[in-house]
Amino acid sequence: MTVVPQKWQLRCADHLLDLSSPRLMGVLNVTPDSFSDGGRFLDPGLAAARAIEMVAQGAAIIDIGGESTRPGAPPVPLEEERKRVLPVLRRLVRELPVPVSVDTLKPALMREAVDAGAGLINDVNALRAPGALEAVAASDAAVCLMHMQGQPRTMQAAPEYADVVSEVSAFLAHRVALCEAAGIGRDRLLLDPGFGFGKLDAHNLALLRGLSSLCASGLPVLAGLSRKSLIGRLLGREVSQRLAGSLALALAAVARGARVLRVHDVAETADALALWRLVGVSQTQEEDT
Ligand code: 8Y4
Repeated sequence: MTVVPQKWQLRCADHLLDLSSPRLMGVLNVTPDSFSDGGRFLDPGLAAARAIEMVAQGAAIIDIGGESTRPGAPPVPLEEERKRVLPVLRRLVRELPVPVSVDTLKPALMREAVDAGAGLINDVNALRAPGALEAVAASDAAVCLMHMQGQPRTMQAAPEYADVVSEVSAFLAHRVALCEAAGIGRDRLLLDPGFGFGKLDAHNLALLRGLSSLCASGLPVLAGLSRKSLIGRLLGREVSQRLAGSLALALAAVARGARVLRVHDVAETADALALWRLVGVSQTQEEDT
C-alpha cells in the first residue's frame, strides 16, 4: 500500500506544522524603525519574551524580520540584518516549541538562518534573488512564496494589473514550478498573494474576494493583512487603531480558505478564530486530511 503524505501539513525542517485548521504566524520585528512595533524587540531577551508570549496566546509560527519592507523604507545591509536577526533566531530556536520563520530577501541570510534552525523562510520576493532557490533547496525548511509587483521602495507608485487574481495566481504557479524543479517539495510550500505589495486598495480587495481561487491550487495560503495601510485608507485609521479592521479581514481570509494568518495581535486574532470555528467550519476548511 502506498503511503500518501498527509495533506495540510507543512514540513518546516524539524517541525511538521498541522494546517488542518487555520494557524497564526506572530510577527516579531527586530528593526529600529518598524512602523508597527518601533524597535522594542532588538534585544534578544525582550524578543524572546514577546515570542514566548505570542506562542502562549496561540501563535503556531513566529516570523522574525530584520528589514522593514514597507514602501520607502531604506534597504538594510546584510551585516546589519544578520546582527539583528541571528541572535534572536538562535535564542528562539532553543526556547520555542514552534517553528521559527525568518523574513528576508537575502540568500546569504537564508543559508545562515536555516543552518541556525529556522523552520521557514518568508521571502516577499518569492526566491527571485540569485541563489535564493538554491539556499532553500539545500535545507529542509519551508518557504512562503509571496507575490509582489515591483520593488519595496517603489511598488506603490503605480501598481497595474489587467486581472489581479489571475496574474498573482500565474506568478505563484510559476514560482512553485521552479521550486519543485529545484527540489523543494510541495509539502514545504506556502503561497501568499502579498496584500499591499504593489497593489491599490481595489487590487487588495479583489485578491481577498478571490482568495478561494488561489486556495484551489491545493497549496496552503498565507494572508498578511494585519494593521496594513489598506485598512488605514479604507477606514481612516492610524496604525494603532486598526485591530477591528484587521480581525474582519483575517476572518474574511479564513472564510475563503486561508490556512495561515500573519498577525501582530495574536491573542485577539486567536479569539476571533476560536469563535469562528465554533460557529462551524466550512467545507473548504475541513475537507481532506
Ligand atoms: C502596519 C503594520 C502597516 C504592518 C504596515 C505593515 C507580509 C509579509 C510583511 C505579508 C508575508 C507589513 C514581511 C508589511 N507583510 N510576509 N511581510 N506576507 N508572507 N506592513 O503580507 O506588515 S511586512
